[in-house]
Amino acid sequence: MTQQTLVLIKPDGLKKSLTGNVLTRLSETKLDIVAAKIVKVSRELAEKHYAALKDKPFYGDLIKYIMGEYHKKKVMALVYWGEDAINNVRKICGSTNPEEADPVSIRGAYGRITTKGVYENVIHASTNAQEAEREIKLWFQPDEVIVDLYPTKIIKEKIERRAWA
Ligand code: IDP
Ligand code: MG
Repeated sequence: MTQQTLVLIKPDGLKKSLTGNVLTRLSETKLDIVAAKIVKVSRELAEKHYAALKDKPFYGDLIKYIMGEYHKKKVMALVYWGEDAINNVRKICGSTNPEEADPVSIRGAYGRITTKGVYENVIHASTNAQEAEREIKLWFQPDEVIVDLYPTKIIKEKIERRAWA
């Protein structure tokens, strides 16, 4: 089944100059990258992204981690598209806990657990189609993705925006 999945190279991945390595590993999947950008993650975006985890003891640190407070204040967000995209990407990422992850997976090779107990595991990947849809819509606008993934609508709005001077 053709699917799409959200991938984030987290702030530890960017700080450790792992972008190239991670993208190379992901290219093994033969999936297509259909959207990509560098994002400075706001608290609002971080909290929406990890809304399901808000009762976990590590939630506060997780929000700080994804906002880049421990590393660099940026994340690389991508959408991968193709056959069985969700599981293919998750397989290369490895388990959530970097110490338990297969050593040749991205998380097993590059992740660590901090002394505070945060799993700094370099990469995020959606877990299922429903989560992928929620997350892609959170991180990307329709025009930022080069294929039509979900239905869209045209809205007319008068907004002030920053433009090149
Ligand atoms: P996933 O990223 O493999 O889907 P989730 O359970 O959705 O795992 O957790 C989101 C992120 O929260 C993880 O990638 C990891 O950075 C962090 N995390 C998850 N569980 C723990 C934990 O038990 N301790 C510390 N950090 C955790
Ligand atoms: Mg998850």
